[in-house]
Amino acid sequence: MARYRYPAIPESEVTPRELFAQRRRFLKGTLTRGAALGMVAAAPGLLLSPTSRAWTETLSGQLSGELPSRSLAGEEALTDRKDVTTYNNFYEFGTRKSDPEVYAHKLVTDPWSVSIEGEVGKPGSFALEDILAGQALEERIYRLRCVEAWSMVIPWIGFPLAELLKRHEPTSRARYVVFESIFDPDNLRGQRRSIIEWPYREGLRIDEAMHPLTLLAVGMYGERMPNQNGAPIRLVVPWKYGFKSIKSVVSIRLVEEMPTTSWIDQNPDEYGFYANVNPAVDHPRWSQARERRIGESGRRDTLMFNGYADEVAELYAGMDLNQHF
Ligand SMILES: Nc1nc2c(c(=O)[nH]1)N[C@H]1C(S)=C(S)[C@@H](COP(=O)(O)O)O[C@H]1N2
Ligand SMILES: [Mo]
Repeated sequence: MARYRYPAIPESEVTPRELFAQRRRFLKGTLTRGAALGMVAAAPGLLLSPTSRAWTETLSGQLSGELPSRSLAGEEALTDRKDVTTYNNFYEFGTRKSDPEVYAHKLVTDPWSVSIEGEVGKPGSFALEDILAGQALEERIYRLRCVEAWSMVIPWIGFPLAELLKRHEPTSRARYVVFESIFDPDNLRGQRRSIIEWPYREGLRIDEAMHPLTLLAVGMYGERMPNQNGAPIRLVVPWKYGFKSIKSVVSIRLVEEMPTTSWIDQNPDEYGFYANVNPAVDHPRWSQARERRIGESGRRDTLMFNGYADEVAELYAGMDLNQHF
């Protein structure tokens, strides 16, 4: 049987790795992205309906301009884009790492809206293009560390979650943020089985959600987000285990009480609310002290808060991280 492979963007249209690396060097020299990116950004639009073309154009308009780019993973090499789009955790498509790439074309991202509800002065449901309008996108290179002890280094494109939350005016009672992914069992084959309690739900404390490192990502590797990586909009919280970085978000709710999450409901002994990357606190079934960087042989030491301790350690001052894992 022929396997359908997402992305619908043929590999031939995707910026080759060398070109991408070269472009990054240009960017460091403050030049604009130029022809190489213009070429790839134009291609996906052809495959899309008018609505998604509108937001894709918003996105590619920004992408083809001067996109501020920052590496928050030091000089570590980027993980090969091929690995990042073929080795995924996205249980809505099944539990195998290869499932998302095979089945993610079933994810309907057009039209897409996100509701912002609960303890906010300005609640509502907003089309993705309205959310993107007025947000300055940036490229940030972050490590992603899975609880399964592998990691990747990914150039995400997005904007701080704080920017969106501020626009909707959190009330003084907003102490936590609850996120929900799309629920569509007709198209998401994994949701026809009770792998976890659907829809996928995650949560952050409000100060974590407002932290400048917390990103809503709409693209990676200079292009819009591939379906298997959580199109059209996903969270990226670089100092936490990957499962906190919820994909294909449709709802953001500000609440007063600490929420539960799909993973806590599934197994409270293995998954805590905080899920901060911490080499000193093991998963009950395996060590978290070391990790396998995808694309490398051997293992490397896992860094406290995934290497972002300088930025985020103060959020947890005085907390017992063995208890609040
Ligand atoms: N909706 C949803 N979001 C999700 C998941 C999922 O199964 N469903 N898996 C999480 C896990 S465990 C990881 S490690 C990351 C993987 O992101 P990536 O596939 O883009 O690398 O997505 C997270 N977000
Ligand atoms: Mo993960």
